[in-house]
Formats: sequence, C-alpha cells, structure tokens
Amino acid sequence: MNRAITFLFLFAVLIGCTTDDQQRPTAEQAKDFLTEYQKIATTEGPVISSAFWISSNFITHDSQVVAADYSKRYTLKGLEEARIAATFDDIELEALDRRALNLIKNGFVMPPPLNEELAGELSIIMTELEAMYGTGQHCFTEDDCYDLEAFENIIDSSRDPNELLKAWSGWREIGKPMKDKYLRMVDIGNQGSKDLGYSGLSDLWFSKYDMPSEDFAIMVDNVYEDIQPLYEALQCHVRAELNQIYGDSVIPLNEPMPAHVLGNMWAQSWSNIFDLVYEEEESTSIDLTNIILEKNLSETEMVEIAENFFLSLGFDKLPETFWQRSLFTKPQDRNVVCHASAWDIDTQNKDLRIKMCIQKNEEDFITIHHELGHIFYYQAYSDLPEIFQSGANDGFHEAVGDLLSLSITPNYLEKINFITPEESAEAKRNGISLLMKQALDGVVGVPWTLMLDKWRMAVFDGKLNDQELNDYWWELREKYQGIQAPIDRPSDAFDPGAKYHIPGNTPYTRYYLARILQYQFHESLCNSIGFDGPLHECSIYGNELAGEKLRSMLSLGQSKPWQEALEAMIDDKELSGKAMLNYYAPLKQWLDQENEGRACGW
Ligand code: X8Z
Ligand code: ZN
Repeated sequence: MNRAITFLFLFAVLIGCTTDDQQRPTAEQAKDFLTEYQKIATTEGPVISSAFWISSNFITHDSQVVAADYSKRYTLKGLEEARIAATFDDIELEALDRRALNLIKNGFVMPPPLNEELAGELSIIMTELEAMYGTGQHCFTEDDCYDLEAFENIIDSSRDPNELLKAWSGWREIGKPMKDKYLRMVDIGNQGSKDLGYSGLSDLWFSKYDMPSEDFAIMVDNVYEDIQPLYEALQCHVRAELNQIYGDSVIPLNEPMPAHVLGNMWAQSWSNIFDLVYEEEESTSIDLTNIILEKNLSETEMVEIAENFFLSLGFDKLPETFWQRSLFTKPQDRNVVCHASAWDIDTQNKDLRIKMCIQKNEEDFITIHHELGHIFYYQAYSDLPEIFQSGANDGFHEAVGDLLSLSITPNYLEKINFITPEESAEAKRNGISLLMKQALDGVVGVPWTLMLDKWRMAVFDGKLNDQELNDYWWELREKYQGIQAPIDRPSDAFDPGAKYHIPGNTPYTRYYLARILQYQFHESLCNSIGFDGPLHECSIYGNELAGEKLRSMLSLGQSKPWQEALEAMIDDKELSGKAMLNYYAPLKQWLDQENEGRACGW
C-alpha cells in the first residue's frame, strides 16, 4: 500500500470513529484531504489512463483483464474518497473547497456499492460491453463478414434500399448479446448510486448540472419545445424528397421515415443524403470530401488543418507527443475501439491524444475538429487543481470543436485555399444550401440527442420490462425524430446496444447541450467581433479576440457553476435555443414555403 492510500485508509477510520463535536472534522482537515486527493490523482491518474488506452487500442484478453482490474480498484478508491468527502458535509468551508468536495462525491457514471465483489463484477461487465462493441462484426455467411466501418461504408453512400436494409439490420445483430449484461450492470449501478445518497442512476446522472435534477430535466425539455417546429419542418421536407426518390413503398408520406435510408447508421445526422434532399440549379455547394481527396490530404494533414484553426485563435500548439501517440488510422492487424475519442492521459506532462479511425471525408474532417475541441479544452485548464479539470459541464466539453465547425464557412475555406474566390462567392449566393447542409447534422441531432438518455433513464428507473426495452427505444425515436425501424424488430433485439454510447456508458445529454450551446457561443462571439452579416457566414477563424474570450471560459474548467462560465463568455446564464433559431431563420422560412401543401407530422 503506498503512502497516499495509507493516508486515505487511516483518514477513513478516523472519520468513521467520530462520535462527538470535538472530533468533528475541521476545515483544515478538509484542505489536507483535498491536497492528498490532488497528489493521488496526479500520480495514479496517468497510469490508469494508460491502462484504459491500452485496452481500447489493443483489444485482447489480457488488456481487458488489466483494464477491468484497474477499473475496479480505481472505482473502489473513488468511493472511499467520496465517503470521506461526505464527512465534511456539515461544516463551514471556503466555497471552492466545498465545490471540490461535491465534485468528488458526484463524479461517478456507473458506481458499484462499496463492495469488492460487486465492484469486480461491474468492472468486468463494463469492460466486456465496450469490447463487444469495439470488436463487433456480423457475418451473413462464413466469408461475408462486416465490421462497423464496412457497414457504414454502405449506409453512408448506397442508394439501394435492399442493400441498405441488409447493412442496417446486420450491424444491429451485435446488440443482441449485450442485453443481459447491460441490465445486470444497471442493477449494480443503481445499488451503488443509492449508497451514494441518490435515488438511483438517473438522479446521479442529472445531478451534475449545478441545479436540482428535476429542474434540469424541465429546462432541457423546454429548450426542445422551441426547436421542435424547425426540426419538424426539416423532417417533413426530407421525407417528401425521399418519397420522390424511393416511392411510397419505402417512404410512405404519412408515416415516420425508415431509419436505413438517411445516410447514417443511427440516422443521427443526415448530411450524407444532402444531394437527395436539396436540388441545386447549378452545383454550387462545397463538397469537402472531394476537396480532401483531390488535395490528396493524409489523415495527419487533416488533423493539422484543424489544429491550425485553433492556433489562429491564439491557442498553444499541440505537444509533440500528441502526434507521436495518437491513433489516426484503423490498424489492420488488431482490434481497436474506433469510435472517436480524446484523451487527457497526463496533463502535467502534456500527454494528450486522440484515437480515431479517420476516413478521408467531410464527416470525419468535422469530427477531427470536435476531438481537438476536447484536447484544447484539456490544455486550457491544465493549470487548475485536478478536480476542476473538466468542462463547465459535459455539454461545454462537447461544444468547443462543434463551435469551430460553424466557422468552416466559404470565406474560411477560401482563406485556407480549399476553394477559389469564385467558388466562395458562388457558395455564399446560395445561403439555403449552406444552411441545409448544416441543419442535416445540427438540427437533426437535437431530438436524437434528447431521446437517447430518455430511453436510458427509463431503463435506469426500472420502468421497462425485458420485452419492452427495444420497443420503447423505437417509441421514442418515433415520437422525437419521426423515424421508425425499417422492419419489425425480432423479440431478442437490443438495438440501443448498436450505438457506442450505450455499451460504452457515455452519457448522451451532453451532446444535446452541445448542439444548443454551440450556437449560443457562435452568435455571441460573432457579435463581439463586430460581424453583422448572416450568422452562417460568420467565421471566427484568425480572430484573437474571439480566441481570448473562448480561452478565458475554457480555462475556468469546472471551478465555477456552468451558468457562471456561460455568463462570463456570452453574458447570459441560460441555456437557450434562440441562437440556434436565429442561425437557421432563413432556412426555416424556406422550409415553410416548400412544405406548403404537404401533410407534415407523423
Ligand atoms: O461521440 C461523439 C464524439 C466523441 S465525444 C465523436 N459524438 C456523438 C456521436 O458520435 O454519437 C459527437 C456527436 C455525437
Ligand atoms: Zn466529444
């Protein structure tokens, strides 16, 4: 047992023995505890991160054993720390110390009870689920096998409904064997959440937003009410256009759209079917995939271009080790979790990495910006105590790179020599085309990112029996997105398992928040740099003032409630859909005209 662990152990015993006022913990002891916490986090955090990096980068039996073991021990220690933090609940403390202790208490995603056996079982299940997704493949016959990337190649570009259906259903086979493990995991996680003083996992997950969890849920729904008319107008238009192409038998006009023809495995972004839903008189739209291929850009060059955007805002260069240790391409000789992620392995030694199987297309070019958003956030708050090294809330962390993507405008692309001045002028002349392209990702993502955790909450709260699990998933997809499964789902289906964040246990409301926040950030920065054209033409590229504003918010980490961090940057404390509506106002007007005479809704 090392010195730090011994300290924690003794401290726990000491606190556990307190019986009278004289032995009540003091503010000074709280400070000592936080100092020790900081030491442990900085010495042990990097080793644990390395163990997880190995297990996601080399999925083997042994890497999983090691990761599950580290995860168990790390979680048990975290629970012990949370218990100690709770002993300071009733004493008066400096505000920052109080915040730090609260963060230590609620930093869990899937906590087991403080019990070695259950912690071990939970870690194994979680590691297995992640590996099942990472190694997932489906074979139709012995020599006709597909992994996610192979299935996605079909879903993203094929226009043949039968081929699409085969790929769509094939990938969903990988969800089936996850169901029982998933339910057992939820069971243990609920027990652990209760032990921490929450009513269950839902309460724990929604208690991280500097406001009561019930108020947070209401706020999230209220914002969606504002966005809903825009989404419904877009859905109506897309359905009508697809109906023209595929006919009534594939796309019936009075029903939700089938999920396999929308250009994305989860129908969460429809940019890949842009050409099907927006007709142009001449070809004025910018095709980034083509440009990337024509310029013969390597994966590394794609990342360098995204880095350069951040540098233009005054951010520091990425460390050399980022380039040496990141994973940019899918290895041919081993299994990795390809779902893109950003890693803060060791802040003190500036060991930051991304892990992504980059494909040379527009979608991944945008995702690279997303991932670098995380990395530059890590860099911006690296001087804070470890416990504050996180986003103002998790949605802020997801929104940074997405904010930059809104600045990939024709003017920007012209500046970096991706397009000519003539092409840029041409693209700007057709603002609806630009907005449609953005909306097929940005607007389409809103109901999807909202419904996903609604499903998860229902599972966490024990509201669904075994047979209802999959049906409720589709009930919510229909209700929020106007989408349905293209074929009846078999009774053993577990379709949520075919989306990374379910087996990977990544909370998803963060992306909903990001979808909204990115427009709030964009509008405010564009106003503050004096831009007075349409918001979709504003790019903050090269603007140091915008960079400074952004950086000063990022450097707060989670040392302040998110409402204060938001106010510091945009002068407003509220999450609001107004900025998004302003951004898309010209498109909404256009959609309303197009939809005249169409029967919208589902
Ligand atoms: O998972 C991600 C990022 C990593 S944090 C690639 N995203 C969500 C998804 O892929 O489902 C970004 C958009 C939503
Ligand atoms: Zn992300």
